[in-house]
Amino acid sequence: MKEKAFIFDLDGVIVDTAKYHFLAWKNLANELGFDFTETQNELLKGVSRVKSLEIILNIGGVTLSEEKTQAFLVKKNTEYLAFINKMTADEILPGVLKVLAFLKNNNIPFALGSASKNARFILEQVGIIDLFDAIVDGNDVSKAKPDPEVFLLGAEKLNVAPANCVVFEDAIAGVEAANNAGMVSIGIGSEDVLTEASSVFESMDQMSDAFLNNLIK
Ligand code: B16
Ligand code: MG
Repeated sequence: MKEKAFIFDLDGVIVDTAKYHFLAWKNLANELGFDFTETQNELLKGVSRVKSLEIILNIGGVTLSEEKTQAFLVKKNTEYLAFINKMTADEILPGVLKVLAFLKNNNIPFALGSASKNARFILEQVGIIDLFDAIVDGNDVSKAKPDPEVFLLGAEKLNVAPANCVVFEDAIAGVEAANNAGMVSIGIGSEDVLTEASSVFESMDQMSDAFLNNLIK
């Protein structure tokens, strides 16, 4: 077993795709006759596509047949992918490339641990897919965060013990998943929201070199 490994969530940590999810879900809600706000969009962070639609239908008090549900899921994803198609490296969040370079320089392996089924495509679009030693996404897991499956699979792929893994997460369920996996959880976002994380930073560029050096010790 190697010494340490890092696992990154995608949406909200590496890129801000939440804004594109929001636009696509809002259009869908409007089509169904109700509104969907940015505050409500917070409920969808780290949540799977199917579960997200359930939450939205619940907000609107709408019930759909299984056939219509499937059609709306396809429609939402088609619209979302149109946004992803236009993504470039400029959309990588501040501090991410610096942290990835730090890990490479120190020979620390790292993986992606995301609920998104579009994760590989997004990493390709922003040009960093080849940097990752392993990728675990929504196509690889059957249990959603806060279940630790996504992160445990990441640790397994990297051949590092869960206790030696550090996870970066922006969602409450994601922090819980990391904690449930017995990993160190670093929250990216608000301290008031990510109360269960070992440490919280507003953004990846707020982490000092001293903090990073300490994490890999
Ligand atoms: P997709 P993460 C999650 O990504 C998003 O936070 C969440 O809002 C989205 O519903 C989920 O991916 C599924 O995405 O529709 O692309 O499969 O934060 O786990 O990287
Ligand atoms: Mg996220």
